[in-house]
Amino acid sequence: MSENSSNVELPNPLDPEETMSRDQIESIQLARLQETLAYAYDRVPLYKEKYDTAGVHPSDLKELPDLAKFPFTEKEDLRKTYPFGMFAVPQHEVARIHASSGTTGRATVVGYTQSDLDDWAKLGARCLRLSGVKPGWKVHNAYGYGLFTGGLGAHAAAERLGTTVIPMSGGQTDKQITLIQDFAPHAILCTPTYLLTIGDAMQKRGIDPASTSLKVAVLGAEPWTEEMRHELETMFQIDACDIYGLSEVMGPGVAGESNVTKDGSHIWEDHFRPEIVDAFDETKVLGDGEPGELVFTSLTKKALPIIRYRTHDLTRLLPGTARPGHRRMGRITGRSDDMIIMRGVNLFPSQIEEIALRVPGLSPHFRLEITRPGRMDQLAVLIERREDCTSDRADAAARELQREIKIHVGSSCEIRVVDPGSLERSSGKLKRIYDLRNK
Ligand code: DLL
Repeated sequence: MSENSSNVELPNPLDPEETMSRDQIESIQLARLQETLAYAYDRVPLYKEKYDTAGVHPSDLKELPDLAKFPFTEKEDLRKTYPFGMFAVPQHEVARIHASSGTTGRATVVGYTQSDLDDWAKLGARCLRLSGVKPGWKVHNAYGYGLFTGGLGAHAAAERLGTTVIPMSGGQTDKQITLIQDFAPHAILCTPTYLLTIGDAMQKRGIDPASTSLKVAVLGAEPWTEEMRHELETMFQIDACDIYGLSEVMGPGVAGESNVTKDGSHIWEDHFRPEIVDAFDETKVLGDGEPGELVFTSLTKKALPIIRYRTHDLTRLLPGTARPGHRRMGRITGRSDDMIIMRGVNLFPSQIEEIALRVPGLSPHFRLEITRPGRMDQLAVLIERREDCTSDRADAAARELQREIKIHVGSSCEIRVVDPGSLERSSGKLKRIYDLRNK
């Protein structure tokens, strides 16, 4: 293989839909919504039953805001109809199945026709291109392969863009490092916390992460903050961009971020209609800019049309910038089911990440433990000090972190600064919260 093949500028045209105006997109959305509602109603008994019970019919959707008349779909609906009860096509038309891990309850199963897989690859490729990944580049894919949508979803996206894909999958960090050094990829795809694990392990082996060939990282599958972006960009000397998605709606590639504007992920609104609803009263659909829970309706999916799916992800919708016709989503501040309520104060791990990374001497490696020693819940933040932080400085850093959390979040918590390398490392989606109340 010629060494300089990646220097050749290959054609990298945008999809025509990427440059559509807001009006054009909304008129596509209306037509596709009408089609999708009728399609789901005719083919999926659960939708028919729900809509009949609610007294609504697909023909009631005359304009986009009418969508609010239709009932929501919940993860529970997929569980109730496990495994294939919400599929809208016969099994022989399903080209692939994925499933979410199902840490709480049954796994949720999702399916794709060949045309769904084509759309998925196309939208994933749009995300990678928007993040600065170029055709002809080598792309190291460290999202997990298998039932999780991350590995195969990102793989198809990178192939569709015209890159050389290295299908490494997650885990085996030493091997990841060897391959990054030997194959010299230009881009890496993984979770933000796993990139941190890789960087950390490189430093332990005496390799400076900034010295690798990597230029771009496309990171998602878990919440992360601007502070984490800064940490990773400094560590690796790369552009770190967000990619968002969820299995029930498609997988990675529902939304992606520009490496130029770095201002949140653009949702591909020719394929998905997003809404934000009040997190405490889902009957209220909120306007752009207002924070709430993200809800999605698929506009083109055939195997598993999904209507008003409650993601439980908390964010807000913002006007498009790099792709003006498509709205952006703000950073996901957390999931409503990941919210810790500590004596009446709501708290998300991403708030701790944001604050901790601003305190000199503290690392991004932390976990939250909730206990109930007496009658009151207690929160402890276990956080590693950085290598160059002495234990005296660590004590001062702990006090600062405690003070900052009290000021910005309003909770009192115990801070335990631990030695570098003592907390479990991520190999994919990192678990931050340990609820030890019933242990
Ligand atoms: O995590 C799909 C994915 C894979 C996205 C690889 C990006 C990259 P699920 O396992 O179904 O699918 O988990 C979906 O993960 O509802 C969010 O809570 C969270 N999530 C995904 N992307 C982001 C992101 C994949 N960029 C759930 N920022 C979602 C914050 C994210 N949270």
